[in-house]
Amino acid sequence: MNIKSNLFLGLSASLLLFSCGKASESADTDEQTKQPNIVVIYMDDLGYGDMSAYGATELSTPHMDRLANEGVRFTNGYASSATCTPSRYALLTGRYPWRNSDAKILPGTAPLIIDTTLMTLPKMLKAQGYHTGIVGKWHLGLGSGQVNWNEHISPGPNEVGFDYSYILAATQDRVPTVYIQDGNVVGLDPNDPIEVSYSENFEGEPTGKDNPDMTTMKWHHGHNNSIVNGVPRIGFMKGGEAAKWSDVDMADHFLEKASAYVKEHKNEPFFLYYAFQQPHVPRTPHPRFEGKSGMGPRGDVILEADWMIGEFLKTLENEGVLENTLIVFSSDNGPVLNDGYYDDAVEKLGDHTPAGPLRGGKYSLFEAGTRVPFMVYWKGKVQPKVSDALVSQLDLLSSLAALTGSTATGEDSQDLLQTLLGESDQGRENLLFEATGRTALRQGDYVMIPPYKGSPVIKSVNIEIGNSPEYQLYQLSTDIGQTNNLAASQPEKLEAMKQEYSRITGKSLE
Ligand code: NG6
Ligand code: CA
Repeated sequence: MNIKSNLFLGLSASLLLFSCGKASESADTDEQTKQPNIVVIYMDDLGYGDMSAYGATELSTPHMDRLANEGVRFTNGYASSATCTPSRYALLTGRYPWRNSDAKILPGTAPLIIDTTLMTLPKMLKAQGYHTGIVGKWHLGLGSGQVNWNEHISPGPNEVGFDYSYILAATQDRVPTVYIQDGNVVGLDPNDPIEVSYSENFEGEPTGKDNPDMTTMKWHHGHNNSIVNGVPRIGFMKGGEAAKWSDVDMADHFLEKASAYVKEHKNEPFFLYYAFQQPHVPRTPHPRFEGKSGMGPRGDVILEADWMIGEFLKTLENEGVLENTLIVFSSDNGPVLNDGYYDDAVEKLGDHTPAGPLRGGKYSLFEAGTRVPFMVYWKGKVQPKVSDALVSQLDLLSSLAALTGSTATGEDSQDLLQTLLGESDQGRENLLFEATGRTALRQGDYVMIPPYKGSPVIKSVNIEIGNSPEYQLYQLSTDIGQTNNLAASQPEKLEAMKQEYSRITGKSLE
């Protein structure tokens, strides 16, 4: 009996796969003893409503949709946070980011925030015999402070479980604007060393603030320091001319690295964390995608990313590993239009709704901050399904451990393997959301947001972030847009959720 027919018989997938894992009996066939490859495709700022499979009508994303429509598509799948660094921390460690006070949007010079003794997704898989790689955005810090970019940079991805890393350090809008392979800046000329600072400019270097005529993309807020490729960035950088990336070629470049990784490791079980930079700012589509969406660069880079996914799937197919590769697709936080550059994202939006029916966006404790596209695709093994189960990216560590026969867990990671594979509808009972240092609780169908001081809207990005002097309580099944605050009308429910919040966070509420 092969794996497929077992699954069709409806047997427990995890038990089955466990028996096909390392501990399998020698009578098993080669096919059965092979661990599945695992790929995590992680978008940057892609919203719940940005894909056609999640309801977008103004954009067509056929390749992402393939993963959604031929896999398990979650309607209640969450990033742990409404910004990048904390979500990535949670994804890799299975630990709530609010447990680590350093897990907040990091400058490009920040030290590594993952304790190298902590269990991580790649470490766990490495112990199960996987070759592990990351291609794309990192944003979890590098080194232990005062990085010298001209020497080997460590600790970084390779010290928390990745055998291979090809990354951009922080974000596309932050310096240093160079690729780093296994701790070394790619293409660096030793006679032109790189210097980076987030506090002051280097003498004689132009900036977006003082030299706007040298920019081809205009800054709206922030983003007025060093200019690279005409784009003013966050942070100051000097030198490293030959090593600087080309923004318009970045997506092709990462695709090339991701595909090469698959080709090189197709004969061993591999884990690839393919972390896209789209549609985060600066949105710099390759010229062949320019104008394709009619929605300006934000739409264009979503189409570009979708195309990249199609090409990447082709590589898996051509190399003969698609059927033995489990793919998880998600995004690190919700959508934002103007995130610091004038790039027509607002002006050309038309009828597109990046957050779908959800309230808020990136930076928000409302649903659009953390509820994101979340799919599990495994050709021939996972049956197409739409699942309403509550799942978090936190759960990947423990669930994929169960899949591959490991007993490793993450502190806040639940084994939801059956649910991720579409075999069960049982999700989490509760989940804490984090947004710019604030937290809210989802329990069952309800969300409770404690009172937070500060403006309810971040004006520069025009997003409601969930601050209110009052408690907020919403029932999502009847009010997905979070317009009807039930805190006053359901005091018992509110009280129960306050207690649950305190139990999980250790923080008491007034
Ligand atoms: C913010 C940046 C924003 C983006 C974000 C990180 C400003 C004014 N805004 O501080 O443009 O870079 O950080 O985004 O600088 S994330 O998706 O990586 O969390
Ligand atoms: Ca992000």
